[in-house]
Amino acid sequence: MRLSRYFLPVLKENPSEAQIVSHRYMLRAGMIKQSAAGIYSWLPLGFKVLKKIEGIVHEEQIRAGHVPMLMSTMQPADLWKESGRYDDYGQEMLRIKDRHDRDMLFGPTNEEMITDIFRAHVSSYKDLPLTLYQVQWKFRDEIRPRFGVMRGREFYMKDGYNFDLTKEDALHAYNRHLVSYLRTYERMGLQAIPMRADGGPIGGDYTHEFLVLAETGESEVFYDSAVTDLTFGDREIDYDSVEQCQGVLEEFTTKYARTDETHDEALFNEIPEDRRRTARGIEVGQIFYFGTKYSESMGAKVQTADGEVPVHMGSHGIGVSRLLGAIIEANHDDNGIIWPEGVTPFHCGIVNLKQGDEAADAACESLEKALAAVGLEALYDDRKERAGGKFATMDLIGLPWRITVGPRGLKNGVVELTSRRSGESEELTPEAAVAKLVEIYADHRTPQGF
Ligand code: 5CA
Repeated sequence: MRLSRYFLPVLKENPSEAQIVSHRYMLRAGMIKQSAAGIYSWLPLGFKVLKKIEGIVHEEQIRAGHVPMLMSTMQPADLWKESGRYDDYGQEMLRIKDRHDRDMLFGPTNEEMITDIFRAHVSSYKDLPLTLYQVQWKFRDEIRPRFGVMRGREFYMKDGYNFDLTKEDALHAYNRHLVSYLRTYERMGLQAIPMRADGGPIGGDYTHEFLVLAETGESEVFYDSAVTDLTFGDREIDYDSVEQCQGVLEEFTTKYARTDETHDEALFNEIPEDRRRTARGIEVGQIFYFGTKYSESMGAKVQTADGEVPVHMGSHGIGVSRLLGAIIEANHDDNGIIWPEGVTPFHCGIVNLKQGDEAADAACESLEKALAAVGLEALYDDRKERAGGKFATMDLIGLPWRITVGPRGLKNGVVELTSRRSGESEELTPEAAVAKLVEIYADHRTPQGF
Protein backbone atom coordinates (compact mmCIF):
# COMPACT_ATOMS: atom_id res chain seq x y z
CA MET A 1 0.00 0.00 0.00
CA ARG A 2 1.30 3.43 -0.97
CA LEU A 3 0.86 5.98 1.75
CA SER A 4 -0.05 8.63 -0.81
CA ARG A 5 -3.12 6.58 -1.74
CA TYR A 6 -4.01 5.47 1.76
CA PHE A 7 -6.08 7.30 4.36
CA LEU A 8 -3.91 7.95 7.41
CA PRO A 9 -4.99 11.20 9.04
CA VAL A 10 -2.21 11.53 11.65
CA LEU A 11 -2.36 14.37 14.17
CA LYS A 12 0.71 16.41 15.06
CA GLU A 13 -0.62 17.64 18.40
CA ASN A 14 -1.65 15.61 21.38
CA PRO A 15 -5.45 15.58 21.57
CA SER A 16 -6.44 17.20 24.85
CA GLU A 17 -9.33 14.81 25.55
CA ALA A 18 -7.06 11.74 25.72
CA GLN A 19 -5.96 10.92 29.25
CA ILE A 20 -4.05 7.71 28.62
CA VAL A 21 -1.34 6.83 26.14
CA SER A 22 -3.30 4.27 24.10
CA HIS A 23 -6.16 6.69 23.49
CA ARG A 24 -3.70 9.45 22.61
CA TYR A 25 -1.78 7.30 20.12
CA MET A 26 -4.90 5.81 18.54
CA LEU A 27 -6.17 9.32 17.81
CA ARG A 28 -2.76 10.64 16.71
CA ALA A 29 -2.10 7.64 14.45
CA GLY A 30 -5.44 8.19 12.71
CA MET A 31 -6.90 4.86 13.85
CA ILE A 32 -10.23 6.02 15.27
CA LYS A 33 -12.52 9.01 15.24
CA GLN A 34 -15.05 9.62 17.95
CA SER A 35 -18.63 9.97 16.73
CA ALA A 36 -20.22 10.43 20.17
CA ALA A 37 -19.08 9.75 23.74
CA GLY A 38 -17.76 6.17 23.84
CA ILE A 39 -18.67 5.53 20.19
CA TYR A 40 -16.01 5.41 17.47
CA SER A 41 -15.57 5.00 13.76
CA TRP A 42 -12.66 2.79 12.85
CA LEU A 43 -10.43 4.48 10.28
CA PRO A 44 -8.40 2.25 7.94
CA LEU A 45 -5.37 1.70 10.22
CA GLY A 46 -7.52 0.99 13.30
CA PHE A 47 -9.84 -1.24 11.29
CA LYS A 48 -6.86 -3.26 10.06
CA VAL A 49 -5.63 -3.98 13.59
CA LEU A 50 -9.18 -4.71 14.80
CA LYS A 51 -9.52 -7.33 12.04
CA LYS A 52 -6.13 -8.89 12.86
CA ILE A 53 -7.15 -9.27 16.49
CA GLU A 54 -10.52 -10.67 15.46
CA GLY A 55 -8.74 -13.09 13.13
CA ILE A 56 -6.59 -14.48 15.94
CA VAL A 57 -9.68 -14.84 18.14
CA HIS A 58 -11.47 -16.81 15.40
CA GLU A 59 -8.50 -19.07 14.72
CA GLU A 60 -8.10 -19.96 18.37
CA GLN A 61 -11.83 -20.49 18.93
CA ILE A 62 -12.05 -22.80 15.94
CA ARG A 63 -8.94 -24.64 17.12
CA ALA A 64 -10.72 -25.27 20.44
CA GLY A 65 -13.70 -26.77 18.56
CA HIS A 66 -16.09 -23.85 18.95
CA VAL A 67 -18.53 -22.99 16.17
CA PRO A 68 -18.70 -19.42 14.75
CA MET A 69 -21.99 -17.69 13.96
CA LEU A 70 -23.45 -14.17 14.03
CA MET A 71 -26.47 -12.96 16.00
CA SER A 72 -28.38 -9.75 15.39
CA THR A 73 -27.37 -6.67 17.36
CA MET A 74 -31.05 -5.75 17.94
CA GLN A 75 -32.98 -7.96 20.30
CA PRO A 76 -36.64 -8.12 21.34
CA ALA A 77 -37.21 -7.16 24.98
CA ASP A 78 -39.48 -10.20 25.46
CA LEU A 79 -36.47 -12.55 25.63
CA TRP A 80 -35.03 -10.54 28.51
CA LYS A 81 -38.38 -10.43 30.29
CA GLU A 82 -38.35 -14.25 30.22
CA SER A 83 -34.95 -14.49 31.89
CA GLY A 84 -35.87 -11.75 34.35
CA ARG A 85 -32.93 -9.55 33.36
CA TYR A 86 -34.95 -6.85 31.52
CA ASP A 87 -35.60 -4.92 34.69
CA ASP A 88 -32.37 -5.90 36.47
CA TYR A 89 -30.03 -4.65 33.75
CA GLY A 90 -30.88 -1.01 34.46
CA GLN A 91 -29.71 2.05 32.60
CA GLU A 92 -26.75 0.36 30.91
CA MET A 93 -29.20 -1.21 28.47
CA LEU A 94 -30.05 0.88 25.43
CA ARG A 95 -33.81 0.47 25.06
CA ILE A 96 -35.47 1.31 21.75
CA LYS A 97 -39.09 1.26 20.56
CA ASP A 98 -39.83 0.28 16.96
CA ARG A 99 -42.62 1.84 14.85
CA HIS A 100 -45.14 -0.65 16.23
CA ASP A 101 -44.28 0.47 19.74
CA ARG A 102 -42.56 -2.85 20.48
CA ASP A 103 -39.77 -2.85 23.05
CA MET A 104 -36.40 -3.61 21.52
CA LEU A 105 -32.83 -3.24 22.75
CA PHE A 106 -29.31 -3.11 21.37
CA GLY A 107 -27.68 -6.24 22.79
CA PRO A 108 -25.22 -5.68 25.66
CA THR A 109 -24.59 -9.47 25.71
CA ASN A 110 -26.40 -12.49 24.26
CA GLU A 111 -27.20 -15.16 26.85
CA GLU A 112 -30.96 -14.83 26.23
CA MET A 113 -30.72 -14.81 22.45
CA ILE A 114 -28.42 -17.82 22.21
CA THR A 115 -30.60 -19.74 24.68
CA ASP A 116 -33.60 -18.97 22.47
CA ILE A 117 -31.75 -20.25 19.39
CA PHE A 118 -30.68 -23.35 21.28
CA ARG A 119 -34.17 -24.24 22.54
CA ALA A 120 -35.64 -23.77 19.06
CA HIS A 121 -33.34 -26.34 17.49
CA VAL A 122 -31.84 -28.69 20.06
CA SER A 123 -33.88 -31.20 22.00
CA SER A 124 -31.67 -34.25 22.48
CA TYR A 125 -28.66 -34.82 24.68
CA LYS A 126 -27.03 -36.40 21.62
CA ASP A 127 -26.49 -32.90 20.20
CA LEU A 128 -24.32 -31.98 23.18
CA PRO A 129 -21.70 -30.75 23.91
CA LEU A 130 -22.04 -27.61 21.83
CA THR A 131 -20.20 -24.29 21.97
CA LEU A 132 -21.34 -21.46 19.71
CA TYR A 133 -19.67 -18.07 19.50
CA GLN A 134 -19.68 -14.81 17.60
CA VAL A 135 -17.70 -11.60 17.30
CA GLN A 136 -20.27 -8.82 17.26
CA TRP A 137 -20.86 -5.21 18.29
CA LYS A 138 -22.36 -4.65 21.71
CA PHE A 139 -23.83 -1.56 23.31
CA ARG A 140 -23.70 -0.72 27.00
CA ASP A 141 -24.72 2.77 28.00
CA GLU A 142 -21.79 3.08 30.39
CA ILE A 143 -22.16 5.90 32.89
CA ARG A 144 -18.55 6.99 32.35
CA PRO A 145 -17.26 6.01 28.91
CA ARG A 146 -13.57 6.87 28.86
CA PHE A 147 -10.05 6.05 27.74
CA GLY A 148 -11.10 5.68 24.09
CA VAL A 149 -11.86 2.10 23.10
CA MET A 150 -11.06 0.84 26.61
CA ARG A 151 -14.43 1.69 28.07
CA GLY A 152 -16.67 2.42 25.15
CA ARG A 153 -20.43 2.39 24.90
CA GLU A 154 -20.33 0.63 21.52
CA PHE A 155 -17.65 -2.04 21.51
CA TYR A 156 -16.64 -5.23 19.70
CA MET A 157 -16.73 -8.43 21.69
CA LYS A 158 -16.25 -12.11 21.14
CA ASP A 159 -18.96 -13.88 23.10
CA GLY A 160 -19.20 -17.65 23.32
CA TYR A 161 -21.75 -19.93 24.95
CA ASN A 162 -21.38 -23.58 25.89
CA PHE A 163 -24.25 -26.05 26.29
CA ASP A 164 -23.53 -29.24 28.19
CA LEU A 165 -25.47 -32.11 29.71
CA THR A 166 -23.74 -32.15 33.08
CA LYS A 167 -21.90 -29.80 35.37
CA GLU A 168 -18.68 -31.79 34.79
CA ASP A 169 -18.98 -31.33 31.02
CA ALA A 170 -19.67 -27.61 31.44
CA LEU A 171 -16.62 -27.26 33.67
CA HIS A 172 -14.53 -28.91 30.95
CA ALA A 173 -15.89 -26.26 28.54
CA TYR A 174 -14.86 -23.63 31.08
CA ASN A 175 -11.34 -25.04 31.32
CA ARG A 176 -11.10 -25.35 27.53
CA HIS A 177 -11.97 -21.66 27.23
CA LEU A 178 -9.31 -20.77 29.76
CA VAL A 179 -6.69 -22.65 27.73
CA SER A 180 -7.79 -21.15 24.42
CA TYR A 181 -7.78 -17.64 25.91
CA LEU A 182 -4.20 -18.07 27.17
CA ARG A 183 -3.13 -18.98 23.64
CA THR A 184 -5.15 -16.14 22.12
CA TYR A 185 -3.60 -13.39 24.24
CA GLU A 186 -0.07 -14.72 23.88
CA ARG A 187 -0.40 -14.64 20.09
CA MET A 188 -1.16 -10.93 20.47
CA GLY A 189 2.04 -10.41 22.44
CA LEU A 190 0.19 -10.00 25.74
CA GLN A 191 0.45 -11.62 29.11
CA ALA A 192 -3.13 -11.83 30.43
CA ILE A 193 -3.37 -13.33 33.90
CA PRO A 194 -6.51 -15.27 34.87
CA MET A 195 -7.79 -13.94 38.20
CA ARG A 196 -10.67 -14.99 40.45
CA ALA A 197 -13.47 -12.48 39.89
CA ASP A 198 -17.10 -11.68 40.55
CA GLY A 199 -20.04 -12.73 38.31
CA GLY A 200 -21.72 -9.29 38.12
CA PRO A 201 -24.91 -9.07 36.03
CA ILE A 202 -24.02 -12.20 34.01
CA GLY A 203 -24.31 -14.27 37.20
CA GLY A 204 -22.56 -17.36 38.46
CA ASP A 205 -19.79 -17.45 41.00
CA TYR A 206 -17.42 -19.62 38.99
CA THR A 207 -15.64 -17.00 36.95
CA HIS A 208 -12.19 -15.72 36.03
CA GLU A 209 -11.20 -12.43 34.49
CA PHE A 210 -8.09 -12.12 32.30
CA LEU A 211 -6.01 -9.09 33.21
CA VAL A 212 -3.16 -7.33 31.47
CA LEU A 213 -1.06 -5.51 34.04
CA ALA A 214 -0.88 -1.78 33.28
CA GLU A 215 -0.69 1.32 35.44
CA THR A 216 -3.63 2.81 33.59
CA GLY A 217 -5.84 -0.25 34.17
CA GLU A 218 -9.24 0.30 35.75
CA SER A 219 -9.12 -2.75 38.03
CA GLU A 220 -7.16 -3.10 41.24
CA VAL A 221 -5.53 -6.54 41.43
CA PHE A 222 -3.65 -8.58 44.01
CA TYR A 223 -1.36 -11.46 43.07
CA ASP A 224 1.58 -13.67 43.83
CA SER A 225 4.43 -12.46 41.58
CA ALA A 226 5.08 -16.12 40.65
CA VAL A 227 2.03 -15.98 38.32
CA THR A 228 3.88 -13.61 36.02
CA ASP A 229 6.48 -16.35 35.34
CA LEU A 230 3.86 -18.60 33.77
CA THR A 231 3.66 -18.75 29.99
CA PHE A 232 1.63 -21.02 27.79
CA GLY A 233 4.12 -21.01 24.92
CA ASP A 234 3.66 -23.28 21.93
CA ARG A 235 2.56 -26.41 23.77
CA GLU A 236 0.12 -28.66 21.97
CA ILE A 237 -3.08 -29.25 23.90
CA ASP A 238 -5.78 -31.76 23.08
CA TYR A 239 -8.88 -29.66 23.73
CA ASP A 240 -10.99 -32.82 24.14
CA SER A 241 -8.79 -34.03 26.97
CA VAL A 242 -10.40 -33.27 30.34
CA GLU A 243 -7.10 -33.97 32.15
CA GLN A 244 -4.97 -31.73 29.94
CA CYS A 245 -7.33 -28.74 30.12
CA GLN A 246 -7.82 -29.24 33.86
CA GLY A 247 -4.03 -29.40 34.27
CA VAL A 248 -3.53 -26.06 32.53
CA LEU A 249 -6.31 -24.46 34.62
CA GLU A 250 -4.67 -25.67 37.81
CA GLU A 251 -1.25 -24.49 36.70
CA PHE A 252 -2.52 -21.00 35.90
CA THR A 253 -5.08 -20.46 38.68
CA THR A 254 -3.72 -22.12 41.82
CA LYS A 255 -1.42 -19.29 42.84
CA TYR A 256 -3.09 -16.25 44.35
CA ALA A 257 -4.40 -13.78 41.74
CA ARG A 258 -7.63 -11.90 42.38
CA THR A 259 -9.44 -8.71 41.49
CA ASP A 260 -10.49 -6.39 44.31
CA GLU A 261 -14.03 -7.86 44.18
CA THR A 262 -12.84 -11.23 45.47
CA HIS A 263 -9.67 -10.18 47.27
CA ASP A 264 -9.06 -11.96 50.60
CA GLU A 265 -6.49 -10.19 52.75
CA ALA A 266 -5.86 -13.19 55.02
CA LEU A 267 -5.12 -15.52 52.08
CA PHE A 268 -3.01 -12.85 50.41
CA ASN A 269 -0.89 -12.54 53.54
CA GLU A 270 0.00 -16.23 53.32
CA ILE A 271 2.12 -15.46 50.22
CA PRO A 272 5.78 -14.79 51.12
CA GLU A 273 6.05 -11.02 51.54
CA ASP A 274 8.55 -10.46 48.72
CA ARG A 275 6.11 -12.04 46.24
CA ARG A 276 2.98 -10.07 47.24
CA ARG A 277 1.94 -7.58 44.56
CA THR A 278 -0.79 -4.96 44.36
CA ALA A 279 -1.17 -3.45 40.92
CA ARG A 280 -3.60 -2.28 38.30
CA GLY A 281 -4.87 -4.24 35.33
CA ILE A 282 -6.97 -4.06 32.17
CA GLU A 283 -9.69 -6.70 31.93
CA VAL A 284 -9.47 -8.17 28.44
CA GLY A 285 -11.75 -11.16 28.93
CA GLN A 286 -13.94 -13.09 31.31
CA ILE A 287 -15.21 -16.66 31.48
CA PHE A 288 -18.28 -17.83 33.41
CA TYR A 289 -19.94 -21.06 34.40
CA PHE A 290 -23.49 -20.30 35.54
CA GLY A 291 -25.13 -23.72 35.47
CA THR A 292 -28.83 -23.74 34.64
CA LYS A 293 -29.57 -20.07 35.39
CA TYR A 294 -30.80 -19.25 31.87
CA SER A 295 -31.78 -22.73 30.70
CA GLU A 296 -34.26 -23.14 33.58
CA SER A 297 -35.90 -19.74 33.26
CA MET A 298 -36.07 -20.00 29.46
CA GLY A 299 -36.81 -23.71 29.12
CA ALA A 300 -33.65 -24.85 27.33
CA LYS A 301 -33.89 -28.58 28.02
CA VAL A 302 -32.77 -31.79 26.41
CA GLN A 303 -34.32 -35.24 26.43
CA THR A 304 -32.30 -37.95 28.19
CA ALA A 305 -33.05 -41.53 29.22
CA ASP A 306 -34.13 -40.10 32.60
CA GLY A 307 -36.43 -37.46 31.12
CA GLU A 308 -36.00 -33.77 30.35
CA VAL A 309 -33.16 -31.85 31.99
CA PRO A 310 -32.07 -28.21 31.71
CA VAL A 311 -28.65 -27.81 30.08
CA HIS A 312 -25.59 -26.50 31.91
CA MET A 313 -24.22 -23.33 30.40
CA GLY A 314 -21.39 -20.87 30.56
CA SER A 315 -20.50 -17.73 28.65
CA HIS A 316 -17.10 -16.44 27.71
CA GLY A 317 -16.10 -13.01 26.46
CA ILE A 318 -13.07 -11.31 24.92
CA GLY A 319 -12.97 -7.53 24.61
CA VAL A 320 -11.80 -7.37 20.99
CA SER A 321 -11.90 -3.56 20.58
CA ARG A 322 -10.58 -3.01 24.12
CA LEU A 323 -7.59 -5.20 23.22
CA LEU A 324 -6.23 -2.51 20.88
CA GLY A 325 -5.96 -0.17 23.85
CA ALA A 326 -4.49 -2.88 26.09
CA ILE A 327 -1.88 -3.87 23.49
CA ILE A 328 -0.80 -0.24 23.05
CA GLU A 329 -0.64 0.34 26.83
CA ALA A 330 1.76 -2.61 27.01
CA ASN A 331 3.74 -1.81 23.83
CA HIS A 332 4.77 1.78 23.21
CA ASP A 333 7.52 4.36 23.81
CA ASP A 334 7.70 8.15 23.69
CA ASN A 335 7.60 8.16 19.89
CA GLY A 336 4.51 6.01 19.42
CA ILE A 337 3.09 2.52 19.24
CA ILE A 338 5.22 -0.64 18.89
CA TRP A 339 2.91 -3.35 17.49
CA PRO A 340 3.68 -6.96 18.36
CA GLU A 341 4.22 -8.90 15.10
CA GLY A 342 1.02 -10.93 15.58
CA VAL A 343 -1.33 -7.95 15.28
CA THR A 344 0.59 -5.33 13.31
CA PRO A 345 -1.51 -3.59 10.62
CA PHE A 346 1.31 -3.84 8.05
CA HIS A 347 4.24 -6.22 8.38
CA CYS A 348 6.75 -3.51 7.57
CA GLY A 349 7.12 0.06 6.44
CA ILE A 350 9.19 1.18 3.47
CA VAL A 351 10.70 4.65 3.68
CA ASN A 352 11.98 6.18 0.48
CA LEU A 353 14.62 8.75 1.44
CA LYS A 354 14.60 10.42 -1.96
CA GLN A 355 11.23 10.25 -3.63
CA GLY A 356 11.63 11.01 -7.33
CA ASP A 357 15.09 9.43 -7.55
CA GLU A 358 14.72 6.80 -10.23
CA ALA A 359 16.76 4.09 -8.54
CA ALA A 360 15.21 4.66 -5.11
CA ASP A 361 11.64 4.67 -6.47
CA ALA A 362 12.24 1.49 -8.45
CA ALA A 363 13.86 -0.27 -5.49
CA CYS A 364 10.93 0.60 -3.21
CA GLU A 365 8.39 -0.61 -5.72
CA SER A 366 10.18 -3.90 -6.28
CA LEU A 367 10.57 -4.38 -2.51
CA GLU A 368 6.83 -3.92 -2.02
CA LYS A 369 6.17 -6.49 -4.74
CA ALA A 370 8.70 -8.97 -3.38
CA LEU A 371 7.14 -8.73 0.08
CA ALA A 372 3.61 -9.17 -1.32
CA ALA A 373 4.79 -12.27 -3.19
CA VAL A 374 5.68 -13.92 0.15
CA GLY A 375 2.45 -12.80 1.83
CA LEU A 376 3.86 -9.77 3.65
CA GLU A 377 2.13 -6.44 3.47
CA ALA A 378 4.15 -3.22 3.39
CA LEU A 379 3.15 0.40 3.86
CA TYR A 380 5.31 2.35 1.43
CA ASP A 381 5.82 6.01 2.33
CA ASP A 382 6.08 7.49 -1.14
CA ARG A 383 5.31 11.07 -0.12
CA LYS A 384 7.60 13.92 -1.09
CA GLU A 385 8.48 14.68 2.53
CA ARG A 386 11.60 15.10 4.61
CA ALA A 387 13.10 11.85 5.89
CA GLY A 388 12.60 13.04 9.47
CA GLY A 389 8.85 13.43 8.94
CA LYS A 390 8.61 9.98 7.36
CA PHE A 391 10.47 8.36 10.26
CA ALA A 392 8.26 10.15 12.78
CA THR A 393 5.10 8.85 11.08
CA MET A 394 6.47 5.29 10.96
CA ASP A 395 7.44 5.47 14.64
CA LEU A 396 4.02 6.81 15.62
CA ILE A 397 2.02 4.14 13.77
CA GLY A 398 4.31 1.49 15.21
CA LEU A 399 5.09 -0.98 12.41
CA PRO A 400 7.61 -3.34 14.02
CA TRP A 401 9.99 -3.30 11.00
CA ARG A 402 11.07 -0.57 8.63
CA ILE A 403 13.10 -0.79 5.45
CA THR A 404 14.84 2.46 4.56
CA VAL A 405 15.85 2.92 0.93
CA GLY A 406 18.13 5.70 -0.31
CA PRO A 407 20.34 6.42 -3.33
CA ARG A 408 23.54 6.17 -1.27
CA GLY A 409 22.83 2.67 0.06
CA LEU A 410 21.57 1.49 -3.29
CA LYS A 411 24.97 2.36 -4.84
CA ASN A 412 26.38 -0.34 -2.56
CA GLY A 413 23.42 -2.62 -3.22
CA VAL A 414 21.97 -2.33 0.28
CA VAL A 415 18.92 -1.08 2.18
CA GLU A 416 18.52 -0.70 5.93
CA LEU A 417 16.27 -2.92 8.05
CA THR A 418 15.33 -1.35 11.41
CA SER A 419 13.55 -2.84 14.40
CA ARG A 420 11.01 -0.44 15.91
CA ARG A 421 11.36 -2.10 19.30
CA SER A 422 15.16 -2.10 19.69
CA GLY A 423 15.98 0.71 17.26
CA GLU A 424 18.77 -1.46 15.86
CA SER A 425 19.50 -1.31 12.14
CA GLU A 426 21.19 -3.67 9.76
CA GLU A 427 22.40 -3.11 6.19
CA LEU A 428 21.25 -5.87 3.87
CA THR A 429 20.59 -6.48 0.22
CA PRO A 430 16.87 -6.06 -0.58
CA GLU A 431 16.58 -9.84 -1.08
CA ALA A 432 18.17 -10.54 2.31
CA ALA A 433 15.86 -8.02 3.98
CA VAL A 434 12.83 -9.81 2.55
CA ALA A 435 14.24 -13.19 3.61
CA LYS A 436 14.81 -11.91 7.14
CA LEU A 437 11.23 -10.65 7.40
CA VAL A 438 9.93 -14.00 6.16
CA GLU A 439 11.88 -15.67 8.96
CA ILE A 440 10.62 -13.20 11.59
CA TYR A 441 6.99 -13.61 10.58
CA ALA A 442 7.15 -17.39 10.29
CA ASP A 443 6.12 -17.59 13.96
CA HIS A 444 3.44 -14.92 13.62
CA ARG A 445 1.14 -16.08 10.91
CA THR A 446 -2.03 -14.07 11.30
CA PRO A 447 -5.03 -14.21 9.03
CA GLN A 448 -4.67 -11.64 6.24
CA GLY A 449 -6.34 -8.40 7.15
CA PHE A 450 -8.07 -5.88 4.95
N1 5CA B 1 -21.61 -12.51 28.33
C1 5CA B 1 -20.37 -12.40 29.02
C2 5CA B 1 -19.31 -13.24 28.40
S1 5CA B 1 -19.59 -13.43 26.75
C3 5CA B 1 -19.93 -10.95 29.08
O1 5CA B 1 -20.58 -10.06 28.56
N2 5CA B 1 -18.81 -10.72 29.75
S2 5CA B 1 -18.18 -9.30 30.10
O2 5CA B 1 -19.19 -8.40 30.55
O3 5CA B 1 -17.14 -9.56 31.00
O4 5CA B 1 -17.57 -8.71 28.80
C4 5CA B 1 -16.54 -9.40 28.13
C5 5CA B 1 -15.37 -8.49 27.83
O5 5CA B 1 -15.80 -7.39 27.04
C6 5CA B 1 -14.76 -7.85 29.06
O6 5CA B 1 -13.82 -8.71 29.66
C7 5CA B 1 -14.08 -6.63 28.47
O7 5CA B 1 -12.80 -6.97 27.96
C8 5CA B 1 -14.99 -6.27 27.33
N3 5CA B 1 -15.84 -5.10 27.68
C9 5CA B 1 -16.84 -5.06 28.58
N4 5CA B 1 -17.37 -3.84 28.67
C10 5CA B 1 -16.68 -3.06 27.78
C11 5CA B 1 -16.75 -1.69 27.40
N5 5CA B 1 -17.64 -0.86 27.91
N6 5CA B 1 -15.86 -1.23 26.46
C12 5CA B 1 -14.96 -2.07 25.92
N7 5CA B 1 -14.86 -3.37 26.23
C13 5CA B 1 -15.70 -3.87 27.16
